[in-house]
Amino acid sequence: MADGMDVKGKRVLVVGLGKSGVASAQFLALRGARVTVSDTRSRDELKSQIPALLDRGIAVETGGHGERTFRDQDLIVVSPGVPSDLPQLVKARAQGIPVIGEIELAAHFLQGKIVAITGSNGKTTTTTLCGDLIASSSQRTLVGGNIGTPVILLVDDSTADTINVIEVSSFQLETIETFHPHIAVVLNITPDHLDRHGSLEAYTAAKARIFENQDNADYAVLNVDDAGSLGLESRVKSRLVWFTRKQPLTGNRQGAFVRDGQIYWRQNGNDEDVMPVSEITLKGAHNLENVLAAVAVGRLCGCDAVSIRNAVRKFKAVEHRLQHVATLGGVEYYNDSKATNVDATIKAIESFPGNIHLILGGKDKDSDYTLMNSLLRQRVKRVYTIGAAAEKIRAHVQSAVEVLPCRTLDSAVERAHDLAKAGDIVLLAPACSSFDQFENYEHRGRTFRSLVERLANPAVAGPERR
Ligand code: UMA
Repeated sequence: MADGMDVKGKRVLVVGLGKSGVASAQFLALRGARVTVSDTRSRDELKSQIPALLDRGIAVETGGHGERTFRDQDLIVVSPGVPSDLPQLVKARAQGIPVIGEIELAAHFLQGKIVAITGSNGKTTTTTLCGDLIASSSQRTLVGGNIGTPVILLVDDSTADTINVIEVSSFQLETIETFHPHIAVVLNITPDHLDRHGSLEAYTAAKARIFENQDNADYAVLNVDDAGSLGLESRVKSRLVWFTRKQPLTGNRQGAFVRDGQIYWRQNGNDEDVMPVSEITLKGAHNLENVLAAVAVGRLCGCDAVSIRNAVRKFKAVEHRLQHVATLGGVEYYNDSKATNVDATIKAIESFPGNIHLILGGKDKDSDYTLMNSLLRQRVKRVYTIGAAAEKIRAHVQSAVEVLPCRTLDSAVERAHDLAKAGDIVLLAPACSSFDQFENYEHRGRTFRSLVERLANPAVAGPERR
């Protein structure tokens, strides 16, 4: 698998100068490639990244992607956020220039086995938990990918016995060729990123590419309880492994399931007791599914049930994923800034019985917010809208719930604080991406946290600004 693609002396263009682009450009330059990078942002916006690139002899194009820059290259490496139908890329492909993503580049160099985890929601929690439980059984593991550390940065630390746990997004899967996970997990598929993929079918097809290079020595882990994940069965060539919180697995089906409040691992017709569901500290049914997927990955990686149980018991919510921030005057504040699509927000709402003050909004992704209406009616006291999608959200949900337009997160937190009573929940689960008002979802989540901390102690400084 790690064939160590020879890039010495090759002309390589890296498109996009975010985390993936910077890491790929540096990696390629260190291996003797003649690297150019191109980004639509201005030189001024990229001023912190540029000096280190120039120092390595990397040519930098800013303020747009010049057509000539894409000509005469031996290889083009694209960042996940760059649409793969960018006209310059389409032309380059037509000229026979290979166009790959950062994950594919890394796959040529990464040592050890790959566990790849995708899905519309729960990827980061499951990836982190898998890394924890493999490490707790004393095996070498590295964690990266869409979770925030480009895979190319794992290469130097990887060894033949490393288990690389990689979160992969549909964007990243669009530009793979040889990426070959030994274990591939699809947690769920619900509408997301339709602005980029165009349709649910195209989005699903991108996700299904996770299985593309697997064979019958590998494993595909699917969710019985999710129609999108289950629907991929026919595309799998490797060995199927299942997880479900709703029904016991029977017969020769292998996988993780729940029976009478207890998690079991089923293999060769035997059910092995792993742990009680009550020991999981994470909230919500969706997190039980994430744990079941991690149990399956752990057992397939040879972790024993005791290490799995210990790792799961210790595991706390990952930052910005239904994370408890504070209790103020009996009101609980939760940060689920990573709920960047409608389905994630539905799962967040479902995690609480009711009395929710819900902050929604940001950059729309062609989403249908009416899908939340029955749940909003049952469990949400009021919706506070922010950002560019505010007006669309109001139009979609106002028949179900009272909507308070707030424009900014500052004002939404302030209004929710004024209106919430002891026993209520203030929940940031915006159902949108953050890029209209924040750098990313982490920035949005940190801002929420600082705003809540300021409510607790008005003397502390306000949140960071972009
Ligand atoms: N850019 C261009 N041309 C374009 C589009 C973008 O030059 O047409 C430039 C931008 O100006 C910017 C750079 O590309 O300078 C950004 O590249 P990027 O968006 O690929 O961002 P990275 O910093 O490389 O982060 C990416 C992932 N981002 C996206 O997929 C949007 C990160 O996932 C990931 O953590 C990181 O690689 C490491 O693998 C974030 C994400 O939002 C968390 N993912 C989506 C999600 O989870 O829903 C898929």
